[in-house]
Amino acid sequence: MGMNIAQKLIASHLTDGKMRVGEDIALRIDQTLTQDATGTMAYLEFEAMGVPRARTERSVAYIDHNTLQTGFENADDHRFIQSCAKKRGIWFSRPGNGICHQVHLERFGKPGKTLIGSDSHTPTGGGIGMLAIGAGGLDVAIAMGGGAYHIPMPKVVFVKLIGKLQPWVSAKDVILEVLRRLSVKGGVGKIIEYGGDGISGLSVPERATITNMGAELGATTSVFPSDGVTRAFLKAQGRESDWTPLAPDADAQYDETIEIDLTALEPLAAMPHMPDRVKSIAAIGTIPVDQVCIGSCTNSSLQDMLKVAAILKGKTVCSSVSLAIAPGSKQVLTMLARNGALADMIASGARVLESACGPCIGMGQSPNSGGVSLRTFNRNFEGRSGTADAKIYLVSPESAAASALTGVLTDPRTLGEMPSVTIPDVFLIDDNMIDPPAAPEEADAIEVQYGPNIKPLPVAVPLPESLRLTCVLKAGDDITTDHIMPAGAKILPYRSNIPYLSKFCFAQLDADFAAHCQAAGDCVVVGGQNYGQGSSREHAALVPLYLGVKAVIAKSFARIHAANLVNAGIVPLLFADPSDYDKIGTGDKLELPQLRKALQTGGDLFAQNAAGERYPLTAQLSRLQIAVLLAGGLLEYTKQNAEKKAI
Ligand code: MIC
Ligand code: SF4
Repeated sequence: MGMNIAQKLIASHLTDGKMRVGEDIALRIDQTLTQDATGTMAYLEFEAMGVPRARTERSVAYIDHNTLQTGFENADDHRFIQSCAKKRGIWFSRPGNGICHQVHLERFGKPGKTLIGSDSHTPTGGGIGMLAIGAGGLDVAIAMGGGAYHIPMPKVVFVKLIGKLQPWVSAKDVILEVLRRLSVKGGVGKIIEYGGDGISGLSVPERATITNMGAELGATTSVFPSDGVTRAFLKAQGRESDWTPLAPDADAQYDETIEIDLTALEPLAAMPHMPDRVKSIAAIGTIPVDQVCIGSCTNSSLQDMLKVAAILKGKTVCSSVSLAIAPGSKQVLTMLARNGALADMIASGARVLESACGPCIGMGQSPNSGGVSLRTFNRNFEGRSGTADAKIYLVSPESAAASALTGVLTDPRTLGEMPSVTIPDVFLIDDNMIDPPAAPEEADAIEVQYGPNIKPLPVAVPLPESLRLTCVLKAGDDITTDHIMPAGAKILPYRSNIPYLSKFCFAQLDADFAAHCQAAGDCVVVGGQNYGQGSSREHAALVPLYLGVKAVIAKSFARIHAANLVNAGIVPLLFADPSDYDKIGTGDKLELPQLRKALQTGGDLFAQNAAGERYPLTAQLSRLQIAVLLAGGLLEYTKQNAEKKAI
């Protein structure tokens, strides 16, 4: 039987396990990436592992999230990452060089390779035919050390694109349509593979917009073939020799198939506060807009920016709107500057920001109270913008630029003919902001610089026989990592300072969460469906660990977060009967008797309250994950195993 692209990528990197849906598989990892908000932790973990130098084909450390330097913390963290990268054989993309996913696509992504990144939008690399997966920092550290990356073998969904996008409709509308159909839970345990005649009309950056937002489906990753379009992109980047073809076999099988007619798509928007609350802009109507932000790893390519500049050219941004634009990389920004498009943006009144994540992660540009902000980003979770009551809509660059001019949510098709833009055949190549690592013989002399903001990692302990826990929070459905461990300008600088971060844990749901945990001792969080969706930040596990959370019981989990809980030594458990969720209250004492033994032997798992009422539980854990939990987390497990091997 023939293979699809996802299976081919997995088969060529499989180091252990069978490619049977749901079974644990181990993958050899060719490339890794980190960004600075998760990178400090990933490199602290790498340092703790004691591996002298990265063993991957290419590992890159990017600085793009924490670029607001309102105190010493962010700059200190940059120094730490820079010095560690130089010493440990890792390439370093300096602040100002751009957003990790955009730069990686331009300069390092290679069809046919595997990439894991400590950022949930790492699947952007699927646009160039990579198996690119978001993971926790510790998983990335282990891959840098030459270890395999483990996932359950996903199902593969085929999204067949037919037809051709109409003027003013673009890649963002395609992925919003997929989100509308599948929802933020629809991709869990799946790889989304794109194909069909319609893909030939989509450039690599457009494909990358689609694979990027596959993260919002909860998918393991998304992938496009590597074809002539991919080759042309790599050629324009001066890297044609990195191209290899990648296509499904003619008789490839898929677990599900969806068809989308590109010709029939309209401009869409995801309404507050979930990326899957999608409607057509025409149906939502002309609501007044206060702010428009264009950029982020989803929509900041040269193609997107040239379209925006052409729409704004010769016009003025509506006086009630603040328009912010962050081009995705130094390459994009320099090319815009050279061809005059940047001048068109500035002349229209746009506020041009540096090439970084910026407003997408709440680092500046928080909207006014109750304000409506249209963003070309990928997440519109409540409060993420930094303004608790702001209403964020996710739209395409075309819809964003059109609305910035009119001051109301606008279907761009109402502006008449779409201005045409020409994408150059050759891009400007200058990697002067990417520092290579030191040669191995020079590495010893380099000292890793730890600023005062870098605090030790919290340590887990081996799982005891039984757990006696207090329920400190009932969290509800669709809890995001932004709820568990918020980001934003005030908090992000402390990503390497878990004790300080702990004050903000779950603050949106319970302002005194940290104090409640401290008073309770060992505790458990109870969640609904899709617990932990969103970011790959392992802080959403490490901070609860620091606060004494030993287990999370939920109706279902998002993949990366569940893996991060295991890595941190916190047990993720599922209600066998979801209605038991309603029977537990905050403050309840829950005992998980003989949990250790039950995990080891596959025995009955249950929680029992003080009145003796039992709630049967299940665990979706691989053998390796169980071993990791018993050891007290992945770092501990890795150390113990390294010691065993050394004996
Ligand atoms: C995000 O978009 O939420 C982030 C910030 O890029 C995160 C990583 C982080 O929390 O540092 C992600 O998506 O993984
Ligand atoms: Fe940065 Fe936003 Fe992309 Fe996360 S989603 S990597 S914060 S641009």
